Amino acid sequence: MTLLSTIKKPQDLKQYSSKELYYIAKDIREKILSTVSVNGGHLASNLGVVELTLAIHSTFNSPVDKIIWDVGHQAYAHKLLTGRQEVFDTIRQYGGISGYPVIEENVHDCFGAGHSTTSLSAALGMAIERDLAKRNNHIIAIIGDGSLTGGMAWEALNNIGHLQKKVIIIINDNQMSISPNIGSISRYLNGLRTAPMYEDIKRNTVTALEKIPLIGKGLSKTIERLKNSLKYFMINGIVFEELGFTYIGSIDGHDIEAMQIALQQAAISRAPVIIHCVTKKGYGCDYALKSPDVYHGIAPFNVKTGELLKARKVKTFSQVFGESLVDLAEKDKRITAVTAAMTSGVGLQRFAKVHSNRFFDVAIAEQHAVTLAAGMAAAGLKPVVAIYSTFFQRAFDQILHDVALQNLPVIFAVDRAGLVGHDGATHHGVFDLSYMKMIPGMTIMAPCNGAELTEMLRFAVEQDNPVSIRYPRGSSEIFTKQQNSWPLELGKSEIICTGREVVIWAIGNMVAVAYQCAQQLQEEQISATVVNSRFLKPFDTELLKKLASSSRLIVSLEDNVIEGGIGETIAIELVRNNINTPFIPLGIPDKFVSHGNIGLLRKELGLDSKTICQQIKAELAR
Ligand SMILES: Cc1ncc(C[n+]2csc(CCOP(=O)(O)OP(=O)(O)O)c2C)c(N)n1
Repeated sequence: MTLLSTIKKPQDLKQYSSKELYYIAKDIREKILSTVSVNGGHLASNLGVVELTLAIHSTFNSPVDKIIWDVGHQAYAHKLLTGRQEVFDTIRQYGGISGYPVIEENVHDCFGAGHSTTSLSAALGMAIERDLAKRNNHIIAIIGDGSLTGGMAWEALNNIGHLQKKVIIIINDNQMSISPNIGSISRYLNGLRTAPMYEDIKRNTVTALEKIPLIGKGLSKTIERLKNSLKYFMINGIVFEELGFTYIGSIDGHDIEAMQIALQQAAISRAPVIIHCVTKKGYGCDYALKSPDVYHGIAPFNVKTGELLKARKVKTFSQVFGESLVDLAEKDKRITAVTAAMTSGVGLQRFAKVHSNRFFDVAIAEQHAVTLAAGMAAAGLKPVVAIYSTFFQRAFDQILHDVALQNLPVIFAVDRAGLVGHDGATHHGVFDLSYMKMIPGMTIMAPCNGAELTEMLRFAVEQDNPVSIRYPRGSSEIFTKQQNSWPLELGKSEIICTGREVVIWAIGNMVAVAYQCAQQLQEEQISATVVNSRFLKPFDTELLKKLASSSRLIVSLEDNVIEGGIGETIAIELVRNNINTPFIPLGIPDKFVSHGNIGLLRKELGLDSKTICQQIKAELAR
């Protein structure tokens, strides 16, 4: 029996000394390693916050006190301490617990996340409610130095500092975003961490803090007496102090006792507090510590060596994108590449090296990335902004107001479009066709394989208007049966195979599924035409009209929500052109899709070839 197994709820931690908490830390690390090595998931970030999580839960009283994790990818220890040990091995699996905090999953997950830089605003919202209700519970937000580069964090700091609402903000500074953190905020934190007087200040103040008997009433005089020593801290965190916060730091986030003392001090402060704690991503595991970027989010691996269990053989869409852009930028010196803290995720590592003066990683700042690109385009450059579909959602107004309204030739490389699998609802990229399509002047494309992505990029660079190209996670060789190939023509779709009874009009990675359906139907003497839509906008209405008039059924297939996607587009075109051929729109229904293996999710949604064929046959039989 491990000590960890005695913890059924966070309050159970209070019976243990800080020395014993280190044994629990060891148990937690083992559990995280053994589980993530099988399920895949976020490793390095979680290993880095084990002691910090223990310090928080042993000091505060969740769920009365609210603990908010920014991004939420680092909440595994939190899950293990809040009643989820028994189901922890189901994490990120279909039907299992989520890899992120989810309000409906557990009472200790007081605010869900997956996208970065939301915790401080949410914390302030909760603090406002608490004060209106005249309660005195604590609200604690934990935000990484990477997430602190997001604009929303500074909007919230501005607001919290102004309202002077009591919120405890823990900056978990590990000098890393997914890759090493960048930017002047990171430089500032680095300065604080390495301030020359830091060790002395810490020692003096910790000695003073140790004299505090208990948290509670009657301590305000003690605090007053401590003010002088705290001033030293404040001098270090002058920017935060000027914003209206008490700054405590920097503290070693792996030192449970030091963190507990800092948290107790924060608890009795009247002002909002920032605790700056320093941790190491991957702490306690050699390979993760050595390459925290590689082990940030990782597929199943050998727990002893850290080696991936399945080596990737084929190129991903992201790799094809990155390589194609390097080549295009060789010829066209106007091309720049912009990413928001996802250089490697979107495949731009080589571009960053080869065309370093035209590569811009702006940190977790999707809105800024888009308007930065708008500025570049207005000045004559050809920016390509590569961001995951789900994170582009952040920049909707920038895409609309700063780019499209001015008809600027910015290329949006929309990576991880469609279902992404184990990261779940916060990360599925199933809305971009809809939010891009409603924007006037936007050209929208989706390749069915890597070769087509290369062509689409080349085509996009030649356009004088905003262009969005969406492509999925994973292999770029999902479909190899293209017929008439190139060149691309604006707004023209491609016929993959022809049949008499049914037209399956698919877009992007669903072309592969449509083709599978056609083959399966063929076995039952039902012949199908498969269309690779290529463009959603402009849409190939002429081809639709032609095919609709000679077939019994039209089916659209997309891994975007049907609302606003290709299904809705076809429905409108059919109505506009007075065509009454029966039509079935297939895609993501009007709900948030959970996490798990993509094959299982597709089955659940009726988007696997077997279920699609059954629907087609049922409709044709009517
Ligand atoms: C809006 C948004 N953009 C990008 C991401 C992808 N992402 C997930 S974690 C992460 C790095 C976060 O760094 P930090 O907050 O310092 O946490 P750490 O992993 O270092 O603990 C990024 C960029 C995201 N989750 N949300």
